[in-house]
Order: sequence, then structure tokens, then C-alpha cells
Amino acid sequence: MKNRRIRFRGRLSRTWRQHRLLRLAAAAVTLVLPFVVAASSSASAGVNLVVNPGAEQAGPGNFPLCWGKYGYGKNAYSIGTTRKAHSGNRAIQVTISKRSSGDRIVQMLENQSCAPWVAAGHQYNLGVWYMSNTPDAVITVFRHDVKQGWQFWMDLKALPATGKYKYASVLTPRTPPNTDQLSWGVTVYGKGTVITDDYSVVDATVKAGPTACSAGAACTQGVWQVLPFPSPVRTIHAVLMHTGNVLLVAGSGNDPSYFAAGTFMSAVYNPVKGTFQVVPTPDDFFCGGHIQLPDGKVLILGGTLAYPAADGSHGYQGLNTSYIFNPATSSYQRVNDLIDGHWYPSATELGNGDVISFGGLSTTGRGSTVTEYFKYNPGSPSDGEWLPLNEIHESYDYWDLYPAMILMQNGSLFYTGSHVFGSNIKSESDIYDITNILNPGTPAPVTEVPGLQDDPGVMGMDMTDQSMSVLLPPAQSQKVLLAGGGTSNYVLPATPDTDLIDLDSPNPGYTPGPLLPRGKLSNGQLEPASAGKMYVSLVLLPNGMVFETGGGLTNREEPVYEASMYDPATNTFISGMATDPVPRTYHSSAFLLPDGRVMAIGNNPGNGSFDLRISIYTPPYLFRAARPQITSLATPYWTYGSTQQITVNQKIVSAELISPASVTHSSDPSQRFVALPLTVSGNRIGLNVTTNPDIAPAGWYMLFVTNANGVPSVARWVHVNHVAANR
Ligand SMILES: [Cu+2]
Repeated sequence: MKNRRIRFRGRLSRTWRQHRLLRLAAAAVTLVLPFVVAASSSASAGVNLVVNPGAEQAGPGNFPLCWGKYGYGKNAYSIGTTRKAHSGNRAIQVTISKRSSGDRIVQMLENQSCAPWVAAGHQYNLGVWYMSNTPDAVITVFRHDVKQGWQFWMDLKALPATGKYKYASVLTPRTPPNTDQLSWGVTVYGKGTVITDDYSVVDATVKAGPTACSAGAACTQGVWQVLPFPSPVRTIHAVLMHTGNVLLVAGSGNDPSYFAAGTFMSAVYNPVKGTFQVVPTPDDFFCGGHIQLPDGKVLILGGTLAYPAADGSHGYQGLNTSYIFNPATSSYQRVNDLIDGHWYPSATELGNGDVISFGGLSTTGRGSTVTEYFKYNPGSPSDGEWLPLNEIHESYDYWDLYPAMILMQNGSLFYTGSHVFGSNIKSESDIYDITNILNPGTPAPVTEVPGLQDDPGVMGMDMTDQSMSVLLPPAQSQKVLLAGGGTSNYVLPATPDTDLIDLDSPNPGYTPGPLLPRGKLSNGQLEPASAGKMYVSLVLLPNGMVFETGGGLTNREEPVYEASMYDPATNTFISGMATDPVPRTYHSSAFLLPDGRVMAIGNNPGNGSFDLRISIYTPPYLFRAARPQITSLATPYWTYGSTQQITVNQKIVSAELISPASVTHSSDPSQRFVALPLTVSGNRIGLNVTTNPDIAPAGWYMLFVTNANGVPSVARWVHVNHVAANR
């Protein structure tokens, strides 16, 4: 509220009329040129930073979340919502029925969760749909200054009366130095009613602006924003789809009462609109496996057949069913059953578009030794089918729970050693040559890979339980980082160890990497010097860095607050990134959004509770100079070995494809960052697509371009074509 007083003081220093006229005059001058630019650039920048932009999510008093009522002076007014929405079911309505002075406004709440995070020196296109019967309405903008707090910035655009919904937009001037957030709304300062809906704030900076960041700590650490609304489901699995929506899957969500009642849940989250669609969920996908198919549908396999019996007669048991989620219809379709049940199975797309799965607990609750193979067949009604036992080479190895399998560029699978719940089962790391996987009579050699530091680890237990592995950027360099981990036995704190391997070397073996930076515990104390994190998340960013976040000291307790950037080029962790205020340990995930931010979700402490909060991380790169934009794309449909033409609006130094997340239990071993070598001719860029499907398995990818300041564009979705199987 303090900021409001600052604003009022400024206003009251002049007469109302003088003040209003001055502000409108000032605004009119700044508008002329930028307004033209906004129209062409907004489409390609395309990311709306407003939380709850359509006012659909209700907050306290049933008023829209993240929106606040303000105003001053002598006037009779009412502020509320109306069903006369531009989209959805709600819009914001402000009415002044009598007025002798002052104004009324609904604007974005001036706090860390709600007000859009912006960069100093950038320009933003502000948009709103509105209806109005008064000439006295104006777009009013406030800014957060890292040194001086919230303050009135300026009035930007008068809104003429309109009886039908009309779109109004205006480009802000460059935000002043030290600005890190904006808030705005439509001020009503005369008799009448203004209805507003579907607000937007889109970065429309075309020219670079200052390269130096003036947003304080955000410049070097980034910023976390805890969204003001919870996930409607216990998100244990998250899959980013090429629609830009995120499939959030709970199944029974680790709640035995939901399981007993047959209450299984999932939801489609729209991160741009901040809305959720809860979708009917036919089976208990809790702790199943999932991966995108080449056509962008999501293959889901296994899950929970049974929770542990009260009488101790059995433990968790794995489902043998499988479904495909279609992003176009937001529905699940059943496919044929798996050979065995799988609770915590892997799921890896191969270069031919097929999917292979290992591990997990079977229908009887034993470790399943059955390899499952989904033959992708885009022409068939079910997109393909799981093959029967006699068509797969079965090694009858037990590959643990959620074994981290990474597809190598020669088509083999690398089992990194990361897994869940199982200190002493298959603790080593392996390369599995699956060339003959569909010729059951021919050998399919498994070669052990040496060098993991914590194998077998202290007291005979491996410490790669609940570690995370990722194929480092770029995928072409075939280097893998394994970080953290521990044991689920609660005996030892998590390890800070990391291990690195170059899969392209003649005899690949792990070598020790740098230690994870030391974090703080809930009591504010540093964690023990020898300790690290389990359930740490590693997220590939478009600038080629790996964001390391979340995790805990033990299996389901003691969150560790620590985040860093791993730089593959220098093999170092840059410590001291901002930490997620929400604990993220067991059943948590973090992943990249198409706008270059990171979303974190889920946490399931040992007391059985579940944290439904969603956090969004804005990396430091978004507080720097203007983002490059992909201004055109010849086609989003790409083939291997082709050169794809795009145009950009500024000089870029790299282009990359990043696979959309399919993440659970802080693990997404299918993450990949595929470098696209450039052929540059001014602003026209040729992108050279790999010839090797094992480097970039078919499917939808996020295409980013990045400039010399390490600032990425917003992603465009491109589809890398499926090539008919030759296996
Ligand atoms: Cu689980």
C-alpha cells in the first residue's frame, strides 16, 4: 500500500485536471513511434507475462487472483466482475456513478507473484480487451524500482468509449534503469463503466537497449515467482506438449484414499493463460512412465496397480496398462497392454520413433526384468502397439526403478546409473547395444561402464539413488552429467558428488565432476560440508547452461535451498542463483517453458502432504538486452539433413532445438539440446539439421535462437520428421 501513497502524493500536488492533462499530454508524445513497431513484433515475441490475464482464477472475496482494487477521491463507485467476458466466464468491471474528484482502477497486484517481471531498458506491448461508455478511461502503468519500490510511471493511452469489445494496445517507452516489474490497469476518472478482459504484457523490445542489467540481484541470480494459484492436482508427472500446454499427471497422487476410491486425476495447464482443464483419467498413472511420440501425443505406461496391503501381504504393485494422451482432444486412449506390470519404469524414444522401457515393479511387486517395446505406427488408430514377448530380445536384467536411459548417437542406450529406491540392485552403469533388440535370437550386449564415484559407495550402498542425469548441451558432444543422489534408507545425507562421462571416447568411463554447491537448510544453516542433494533437478537452458535447482538432504525431508548454473564449457557450477522458496524434493520436477523460463512443481514430504504450489524461475538472461526474435520460419516441418531457413531481428550466435520436458521424480533423461549449426546471411539464417535421428529423435522441439549476450528468443515449435523404421 505504501506505493499507493507515493502515487497519491504526486497526484495531489497539482489540481486533478492539471495533473490529468499533463499526464495525457506526456503519454501522447511518447506513443507515436513505438505504437507502429508493436503491431509487427508482438506476434513473434508472443509471451504474455500477465498472471491470470483473463481474470478467470478467483481469489479472496471471489475477486480475480492477482488483481487489486485501488483509487482515491470523492466518488461513488463499484468494482467487481461480470460474465460479459471477452473470453472465458469473467471480466473485470469498474463503474463510477457519481464523481467530484479522483479515480478508480483495477490493476495487477504489486507483489512478487503477480506483477510481471520485466527488464530495464526494454519496451513492453500492453494489450487489453475492453468495453466502455465513458471517454474518461486511460491505461495507467506503475513500475517497481529495485531501489525505490513501487511507483506511478505514466498514463499511456486514453481509451475511447466502445459498445462492443475492442482491443487496445500500447507500447511502453523503454523501462527506466532499476525497473524489474510492471503493473498496470485501466483508470476510470469520469462517470461510466469500463469492462476489461484478457490483458497482456509482451516484451516487444526490438533494438538492443542497454546491455548492462540494473535489476539488482535478479541480474545475476534470476528471480522466482510463486504463482498465486495452486495446481488442481498433485503433479507427479509433467509433460510439456507442442500446444504449449503442460500435462500434469497425479493418478492417485500418492494418496491411498484416492486410490481406494478410484479417484485418478490429471490436468492440462495453460501457462500463458494460467488456466487448468481437469481431464478424465482412466487409470492410476501414479509413478508410471511417459514420453512423447513422434506425432506429439504422449505415451503413458504402467503406474500403480496396488498400494502396500495393510496386512503386509504385498507392497506396491505395477500396472500393465498403457494409454496415449492426445493434446488435440485432451483425452486418453487405451492401447494394448504391456507384457508385465511396471511401477517406476523408464521410457525412451529411439531414433526410429519407437519407445523402449525398462525396470519398475511388476504386477506382483517384484522388480520387473521384462523389456517393453512400443512399435510406433503413425498410420494405425492406436499410433502403434506394444510388442509381445517373443518379438523382443529379453536380457532379463533388472534395471531398477526409473533407470535413467539416454539414447546415444550410435543408437545404443546409456544407463547412467541414476535410479530411484534401490541401494544395491543394479548399481553400476552400462551401455546397452540394442541393435538386435527385435531379433530375440541374436546377442544384445550389455557393457558395464566404470568410474561412478559412489558405486557401491559407503556401507555397500550406491549413492546414485535419486540422483539426476542429463545429456549435456549440445547433444552432439555426447557428454553426460550425473549429479547428487543418495540412498532412500535415510541413513546418510545426500552426496554433493557429480560424475561426468564422454560417451564418444573409445572406452567411456565416468570421471569425477565438480561438487554441487553447498545449500541452506530450512533453519537457515548451511547443510553439512560433506552433504549435497538428492532429487536435484537439472534443466537445459537455451543458452547452453544447465540450471540446477531443488532437492533435499534426505529422501523426503530436509529440503536444501540451493541453485546454480552448470556451465558445460568450463565444467563449473556458478553458485548463488536464486532459490525456489517452495521446497522441491520427493515427487518434484522442474522444466523449461517455451518462453525461456523454468517451471517447478510438486513436493511430497514424508508426512504424506503434497505441496500444490507452482514456481516460475526467470533466469538472469531475461533481464539483459533485447531478446532476439525469430521473425519468420520457412516451415515448422523439418527433415533430417535439411537446411531450414529462418529470419531473425538481430545478430544471433546460436540456434538450438530443445526437447519438451517429460519429467517425473526430478528426472528427465530424455532432455536434449541439439545444436543447429548456422549459415548466416545477414538476418537470414540457415539452420543445419542433424542427419542422425539418434541425435534428435523425431517429434516436436522448441527452436530457440540466442544472441551474443546469452539472451534466448522465445521458442517456436518445429517438428522433426519421423523416418519410417528400418529396424
Ligand atoms: Cu513416486
